[in-house]
Amino acid sequence: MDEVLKSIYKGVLEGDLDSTLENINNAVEAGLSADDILKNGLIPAMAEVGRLFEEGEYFVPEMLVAARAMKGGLNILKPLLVREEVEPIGKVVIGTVQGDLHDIGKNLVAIMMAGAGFEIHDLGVDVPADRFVEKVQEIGASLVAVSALLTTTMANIPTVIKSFENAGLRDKVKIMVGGAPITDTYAQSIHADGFAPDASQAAKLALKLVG
Ligand code: B1M
Repeated sequence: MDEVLKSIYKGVLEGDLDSTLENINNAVEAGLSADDILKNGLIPAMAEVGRLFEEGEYFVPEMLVAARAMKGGLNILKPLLVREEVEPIGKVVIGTVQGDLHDIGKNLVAIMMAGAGFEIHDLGVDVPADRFVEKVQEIGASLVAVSALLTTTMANIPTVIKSFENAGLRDKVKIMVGGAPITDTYAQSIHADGFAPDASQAAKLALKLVG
């Protein structure tokens, strides 16, 4: 691994925001692509944070500072991943399901979808099912993207789908789902329109569903 990528990895693992930002800026200046920095620096670091948490070596505070460093890094990379489009392909309402506070993966999905030309309406985290419906009604979105990172909160996704059915909107929107515990089989079982395992495939799926 490139030295600068190792430093970015270490910065996130240690929750060191300043060094992470400095090293990402250095990497960009040295000509590394945003994709390379993401896939070979930031994302593996978060995976290792998760492993250390599982092993009982990291606790919530360590996860929080690592997340802060990763989010700072994503802010630098965002303009490099998003290309400006004059006419958006479609409107997407995205959010993390109710009860769930994880937003890094969801933010990355939003960035990649924006990069693919979609207009993104991000509802943030811990989003009640009805809020997704209200936003779709308000802006006329054709795609809803729901993220869940916990095995407990993935069970709230069917409630989102049910809310669209109750509002008579289920055939007007496509609903795609994703997040670490979600599988294609699960997505099919809850009658979602699609599942993507990562952010770049999420953008491709969005294009396939409504592009
Ligand atoms: Co949490 N956490 N966390 N956490 N956390 C996990 C998810 C966990 C797997 C860690 C572990 O045990 N190894 C575990 C879940 C276990 C389970 O349910 N099976 C866990 C736990 C237990 C918890 C708490 C319960 C801990 C506690 O309080 N005791 C608590 C719950 C809080 C809550 O939500 N109610 C909690 C809290 C937190 C923090 C707040 C400290 C922090 C989040 C900060 C933030 O997001 N702003 C945090 C973090 C950082 C993690 C880990 C370490 C990293 C998550 C992350 O950002 N990954 C995570 C361990 C892990 O994932 N290995 C963990 C990087 C990100 C780029 O990947 O989010 O997977 P990911 O997104 C990917 C794909 O999943 C996909 O694309 C993304 C990019 O390629 N994707 C989609 C995501 N959404 C998508 C939507 C799509 C398509 C694809 O379409 C719509």
